[in-house]
Amino acid sequence: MTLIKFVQPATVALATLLLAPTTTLAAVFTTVGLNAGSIKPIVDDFRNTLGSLNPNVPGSFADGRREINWDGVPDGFADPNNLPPDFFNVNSPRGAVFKTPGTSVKVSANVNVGPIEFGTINPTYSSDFATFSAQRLFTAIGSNIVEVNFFVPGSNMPALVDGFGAVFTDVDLPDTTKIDYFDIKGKLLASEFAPAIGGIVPGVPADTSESLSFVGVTFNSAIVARVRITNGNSPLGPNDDPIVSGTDIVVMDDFIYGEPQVAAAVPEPSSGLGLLALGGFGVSRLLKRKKTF
Ligand SMILES: [Ca+2]
Ligand SMILES: [Ca+2]
Repeated sequence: MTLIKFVQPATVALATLLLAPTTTLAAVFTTVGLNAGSIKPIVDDFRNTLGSLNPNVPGSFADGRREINWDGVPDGFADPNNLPPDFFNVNSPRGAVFKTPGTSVKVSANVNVGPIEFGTINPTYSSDFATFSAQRLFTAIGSNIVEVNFFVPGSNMPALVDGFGAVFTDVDLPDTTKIDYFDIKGKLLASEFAPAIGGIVPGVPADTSESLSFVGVTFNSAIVARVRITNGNSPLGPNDDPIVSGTDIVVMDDFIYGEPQVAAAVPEPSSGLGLLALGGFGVSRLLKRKKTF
């Protein structure tokens, strides 16, 4: 096996990848930019690697991917209201159920409904965050951690995916915002940090609002039962202030993941929120493990 690193022109690549020795990780995709167009090429590369977009219907397709962009959530399930944690397995079957050690999960309000981009929680947030897909964003409330457990869409059968990625907005600090990937027994498969733009890219200040970051990992087979997403280093509430107080507030936009496939007769996944993970950091990086045949 040969490890090959692909770096976009005019970007900086800093990466560490810590993996279990037996992982079947195939590729890591990360990028960061100041607008949606700047990260879209890597996001699309990740999408294409997973396969075509499947419709939001129950059951599993043989291949392809699912996506959640939050934008079609009705106002009644958006800020200031909470999102039912199983909305994307029941109301719109996509096989994703959320869990947080906080109090709830929430999507942001649309224009003319309420302050956008979680301005209900702190009025400064509307100018801190940006969307990859307009208009809604996603966050946990009362915690900066949210888990995604996968199911055969529309059912309570645990499922496995062969990749998961998420878009984040306003990642200011490196080594903070990350995705941990677990198999159905709760074993950590991979841990990857979302790149920060501030203070790393030359000429970009350390506190740069409305940036967009992406991190996604693909595997050689459907082995991921759960991901744990850590957003910045604080629940929503305080001002985003990465320089003075070190508070980095981060929320999420699009989730992109492989088609959930039914898990074989194996034990239920553990909640595993106490597991800690290690990882690396990077800016605009595409790291691939070359396959040998
Ligand atoms: Ca969106
Ligand atoms: Ca931030």
